[in-house]
Amino acid sequence: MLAFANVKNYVLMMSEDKNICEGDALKMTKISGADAMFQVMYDWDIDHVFGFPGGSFDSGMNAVHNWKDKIKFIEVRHEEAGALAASAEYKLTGKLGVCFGSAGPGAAHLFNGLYDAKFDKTPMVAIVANVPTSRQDIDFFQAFDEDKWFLNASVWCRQPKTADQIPVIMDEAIRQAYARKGPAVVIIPKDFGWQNIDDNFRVNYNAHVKDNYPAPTKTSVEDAVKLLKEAKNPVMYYGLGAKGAGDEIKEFAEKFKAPLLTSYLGKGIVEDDFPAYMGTIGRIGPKPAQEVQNYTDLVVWVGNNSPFSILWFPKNAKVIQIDVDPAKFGKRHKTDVSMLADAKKALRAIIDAGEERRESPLYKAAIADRENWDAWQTSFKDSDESPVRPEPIWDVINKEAADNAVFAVDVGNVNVDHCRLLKLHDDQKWTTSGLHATMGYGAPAALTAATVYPDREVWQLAGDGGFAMMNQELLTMARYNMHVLNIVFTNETLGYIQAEQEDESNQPLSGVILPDNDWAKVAEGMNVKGVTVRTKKEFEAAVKEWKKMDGPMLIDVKYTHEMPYSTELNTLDDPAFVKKYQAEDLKPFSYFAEKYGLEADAASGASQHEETEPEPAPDTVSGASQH
Ligand SMILES: Cc1ncc(C[n+]2csc(CCOP(=O)(O)OP(=O)(O)O)c2C)c(N)n1
Ligand SMILES: [Mg+2]
Repeated sequence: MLAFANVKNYVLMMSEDKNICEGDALKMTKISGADAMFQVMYDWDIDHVFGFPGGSFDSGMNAVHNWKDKIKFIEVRHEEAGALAASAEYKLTGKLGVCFGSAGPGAAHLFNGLYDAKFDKTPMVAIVANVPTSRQDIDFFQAFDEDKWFLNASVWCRQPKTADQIPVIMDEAIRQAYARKGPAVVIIPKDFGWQNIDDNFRVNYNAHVKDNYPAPTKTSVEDAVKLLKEAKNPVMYYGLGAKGAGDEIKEFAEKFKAPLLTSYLGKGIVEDDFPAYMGTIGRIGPKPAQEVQNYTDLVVWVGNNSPFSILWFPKNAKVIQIDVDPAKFGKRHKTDVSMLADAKKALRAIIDAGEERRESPLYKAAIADRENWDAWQTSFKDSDESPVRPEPIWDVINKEAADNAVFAVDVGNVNVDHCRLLKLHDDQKWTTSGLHATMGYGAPAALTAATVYPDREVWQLAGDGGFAMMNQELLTMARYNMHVLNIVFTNETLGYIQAEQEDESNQPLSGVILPDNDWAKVAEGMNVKGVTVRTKKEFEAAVKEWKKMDGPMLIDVKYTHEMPYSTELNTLDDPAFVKKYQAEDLKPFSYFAEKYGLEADAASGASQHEETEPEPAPDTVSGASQH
């Protein structure tokens, strides 16, 4: 305990910012450290928390009980689920999520969610219990050096020095998470949580400001407009940093006739049906995006830090880069104009200052290439191949999902199908584990979506491998009667890795084949309605049933074992490749390039990629497939 004089000094110190009078120290009511932490959360407008109890967190569970009318406790079945759920929260809503775990194993289970948040620049707070201070550092039960371990997994990590510090540290954690765009960790020793402290801390919530990034400088706009005017075949390449700038992106594409390319996390910023949208570049994306990037001479690079982008675009293409982080300029490609500015403001300034352009050869070829690709994908939508192909299933999802549905997407080939086949529109939202790309993200993210958007449809989309990692969260969905539709794509393989082993590293299949499993039965065992489907018709009927009912359901789709079209190989001049993917109606990009007079040298930079591609050795450097 602090000596009284210290308490007084502390209160005086706080009073400068917190409107606390010196006299208040004398008549201060008491509150437990754990309750004070919940008071801070409540003051920050946090109305739910994901977690799982343990003896080291008894004081926290006592506070959970005390605050149950104000802060809902969602008891997950695995701490990792809680951490991933907290990470998913900011991604979906822009407001940070909170999770907790007890000391030792409960703490260790949080790491995956913390790294997910750290990689995807996602504010969240994890409360981690610790053994009592007197038991730390002496080889005690369930004790590890949490402060050291969580330092790397977070953007800010502190264990209060005294119990009195708990509310200040909690408040600071929330501030730091928002400011540093990542997970903050607060470590609470068991004794501190129980200790009574003065109830003298209140959050200055109203002082919190939303991000407000600068407008671009006049010179940078002039330089950008000049490059845009000189370019032959400009494109835009944007990522998550362009979120909220969808209208400007579309206006830009229309005025300057720029095909739109994205990183995966950029999907949905502009609706998928926008004609100039070519999709995500790379292994998971559609064919047009992968092809178009090869032919540009100017990239307008907006809020995009995809690590794989070092592999794309001609090396001699010029780049206008728009970002709010100075560390990003020129990081993935040589940059000619750096615009340290808000994406929306920068694009608006360029649109207003620039002259309208005529359609470039690349623009015409891109639009035609996309139409050809769309028609090819659509041609399978009523296929009765067995096991069922992706197109019929995703056709139903597109038709049945509400205009404000939320999609919680796991990791694997589901990203490929989601990226290529889901037509996002209106107020639909989606989330996945982006740069950390952890399997098992779908179920926890669905918990979050159902919690923060109780009136929306929540669709979890997961492969059989990914779902197996977090399937226990069906119990949580059942317990809180969440209206989640869990779709498991059972292809009896870790498909994404199978595809890599087959067409990238050319090795024998190793460790990827999964046994078939009756997921519907598993769901039923967890009090969730379970249905197995094998055809489009059965799938449609099951989806319609869920839409009418309350609570969760699981549909086990016995899915094709074939791997998706390889946009990386994309060798349409090879009859075996064409046959494998039934791609007789697909045209190579060169067909459209020639048709619209795209100069052959437009792709000159593309050939420079070949130097770095050792053949036929496995691709161990690009990492493009490590999703
Ligand atoms: C936790 C974790 N372990 C391993 C990986 C590597 N990995 C990425 S995708 C994938 C396969 C996913 O299989 P499944 O969920 O069945 O989906 P499919 O690709 O078959 O559709 C694996 C093993 C990962 N991303 N995350
Ligand atoms: Mg699978």
